[in-house]
Amino acid sequence: MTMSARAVSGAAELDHFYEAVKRIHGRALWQTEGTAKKSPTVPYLWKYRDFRPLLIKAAEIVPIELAERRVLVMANPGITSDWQASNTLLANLQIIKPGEVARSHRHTASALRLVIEGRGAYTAVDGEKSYMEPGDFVTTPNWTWHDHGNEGDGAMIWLDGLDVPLVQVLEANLYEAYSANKFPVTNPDDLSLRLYGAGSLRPTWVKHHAIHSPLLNYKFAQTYAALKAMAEQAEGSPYDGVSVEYTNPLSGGPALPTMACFASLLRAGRHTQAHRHTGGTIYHVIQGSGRSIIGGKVFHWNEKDTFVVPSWAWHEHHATTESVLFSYSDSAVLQPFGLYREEALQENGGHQKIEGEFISLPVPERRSAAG
Ligand code: 1HN
Repeated sequence: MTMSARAVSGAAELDHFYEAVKRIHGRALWQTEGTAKKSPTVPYLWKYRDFRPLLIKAAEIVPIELAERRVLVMANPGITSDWQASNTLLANLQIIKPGEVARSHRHTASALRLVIEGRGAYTAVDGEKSYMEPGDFVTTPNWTWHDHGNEGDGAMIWLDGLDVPLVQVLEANLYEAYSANKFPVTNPDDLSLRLYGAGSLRPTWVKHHAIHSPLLNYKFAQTYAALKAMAEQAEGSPYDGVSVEYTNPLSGGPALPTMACFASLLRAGRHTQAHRHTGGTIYHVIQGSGRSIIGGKVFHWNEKDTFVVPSWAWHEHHATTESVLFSYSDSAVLQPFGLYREEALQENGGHQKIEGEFISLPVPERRSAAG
């Protein structure tokens, strides 16, 4: 309660008034947290070397039928729900063993995969199998039937990115299981790659009316070759290095309607300038090593690690060896509604003052059943 409010009427009268408002399920706006509420997402880094042994263990002890998807989520310690990497996004690691099928389902949330290790597994989307190799960026557009299968001879691991928390806030999170393990395959393997994977060539006879990209797999070999060719001739962005967006080849817009996805090549030894923008971003290190300074703290990363830069957090990168970062962000949702804002750091030569090193937070003790 503000002093001025007390000054115009007695405290007892005001308290009585607030109680009356509460009884009708109202709140006085000036008494609520309202717009002053702080964002809960904290910058965080998940080391692949910590997760990998537990993924292998999960593959040993958790049958695929039990889990539907054998996934370990990377949970942001700032967020009270125990499964999201940022306010709007999930970042998960999924493992599938040879011969397994992760059964078909569909949901209104969109998903993406960034392949980390293994070969021979596919994602089937609406009847088309797309075989996945390390570094490939694979889309599972919203409300498409999808199952995964591993036809190779080793386990396969990939990063899953989903917009589930966003879709949940919008109360639009619908889910349906398919009646069988596999959705029938009706298209040749990798058809979308043949039709739309050649960049600026559009097949004239194919009609694609959906809002999402018709391309299911953006092959790493092609992305890396493009980045290297650009890096030979162009400086790139002062903030993100030589950075490309994976686009919908028909519209030029984001690969998925809710998630903008990028690949960025950072040159060895180069330090980018700090900036901040709305749009929380998940980064995954496809290759290389280095560090990022996020909100004044230093985060050291290596190949296959994943980290989150919350919305409006200052960040800059310093690659030790040439590095390729994959990233996805909810900025695709912000852009069309005028909510995307970006700012470069002016002071200190465009670099943050370093306040310390990132230390992973201890996991809070769960109370025992007796306590
Ligand atoms: C999902 O459908 C997959 O299809 C992975 O691989 C992770 C997390 C939450 C909700 C749906 C998949 C998921 C998911």
